[in-house]
Amino acid sequence: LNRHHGGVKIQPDRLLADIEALAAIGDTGDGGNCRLALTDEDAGGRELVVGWMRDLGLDVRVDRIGNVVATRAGAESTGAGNDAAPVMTGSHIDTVGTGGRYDGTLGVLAGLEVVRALDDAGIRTRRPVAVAFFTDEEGSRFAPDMLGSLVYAGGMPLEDALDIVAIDGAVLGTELERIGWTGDAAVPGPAPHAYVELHIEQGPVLEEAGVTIGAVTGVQGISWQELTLTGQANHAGTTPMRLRRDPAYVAAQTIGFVRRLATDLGGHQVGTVGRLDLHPDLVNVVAARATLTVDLRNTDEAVLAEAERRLRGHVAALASAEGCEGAWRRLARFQPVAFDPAVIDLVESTAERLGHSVMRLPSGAGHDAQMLARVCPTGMVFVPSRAGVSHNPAEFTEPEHLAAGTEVLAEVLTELAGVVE
Ligand code: HGY
Ligand code: MN
Ligand code: MN
Repeated sequence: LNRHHGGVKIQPDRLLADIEALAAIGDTGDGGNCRLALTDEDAGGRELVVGWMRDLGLDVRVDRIGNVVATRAGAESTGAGNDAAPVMTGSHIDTVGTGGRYDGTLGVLAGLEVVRALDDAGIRTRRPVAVAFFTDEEGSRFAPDMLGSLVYAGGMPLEDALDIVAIDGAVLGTELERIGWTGDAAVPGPAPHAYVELHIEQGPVLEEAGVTIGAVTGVQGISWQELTLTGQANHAGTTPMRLRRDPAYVAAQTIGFVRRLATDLGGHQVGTVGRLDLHPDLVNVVAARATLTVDLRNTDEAVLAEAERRLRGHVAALASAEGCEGAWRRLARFQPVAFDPAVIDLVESTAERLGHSVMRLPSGAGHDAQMLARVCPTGMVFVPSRAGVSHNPAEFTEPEHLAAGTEVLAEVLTELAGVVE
């Protein structure tokens, strides 16, 4: 039993069973999941998880962008019918196309396990405890990422979000309606008292350090851009090399530059070309058009801005040398976020008290927590990812690490919510 609150004891088997059950939805047959935001698979995941929320007697609210907040009542009410601001946890249940079964889902399902543990212990918390999942955290289909939590935190007007067009041409608001998850709760949503999210690290740091718990200090800056290069379609056989205006060639040089840019800048700088499309994409046609995405990230905003400047400058030179046009479209831009020092301290001290090794580290991945940090004291708990692999069906975290992270989350949430003896 945990000494601190006399009884919040999580049952890891329940959590593992929930992870297994959710992983059956959008199962890609290789141990992974594909539940791209607002697809039928995402809808299936939503149905399953909200069913569990209702089974736990939680008050479930769905907002205008499809965010779901399920609240366990607290003892304290401020009268006038509304409760004190809740202590919130949660994450996302949408996945990338080659997702694993822990990214996002762990934070939501661990939140439900904390609710069960509070119920099992008959604990009444002073503040309500809320478990949320946010719409379109991944941003793979509808950019930017963390879209639902961004709207929840007031970072993007609802109308703008509903008009976002997916990489497959779907319109966000239309898809939300189609799957029947347009709720009536207002956005921006009410600011929680505090927000703490449990998530797999998705990188190699904790495993290489042999540490179980990450007390996350913040989230690095994110820059997503789409580059459209326009040249001249031509005959692959008859067009002399000196007459070509080949956007595929410019795209290839750009990809090489992104790699050199990241290694030259060093530190936390990373750069990724994840999408690449040629038109007409035929063996005997010099491409008319090349479209690619560039994902740049860094914990240091000044360096990230410098990376963006160098990229645009270099691509302009490459394109003009090849007689091509280059056009940029911004898909996402978030500055680095620092989490609340008191929450980071609480995560660290709680992990230590529970006998887990713990270290501080920044998050390389974006998370809903970076948006909640705009409206309330926020922090995150990380657990290790095997070989640092994620956004890949091979994504894996040891059951004892899942349990340790959930135990830390339970203690932190209970501490923040306060226990009514
Ligand atoms: O892109 C990210 O960092 C997150 O997976 N949405
Ligand atoms: Mn995630
Ligand atoms: Mn992810």
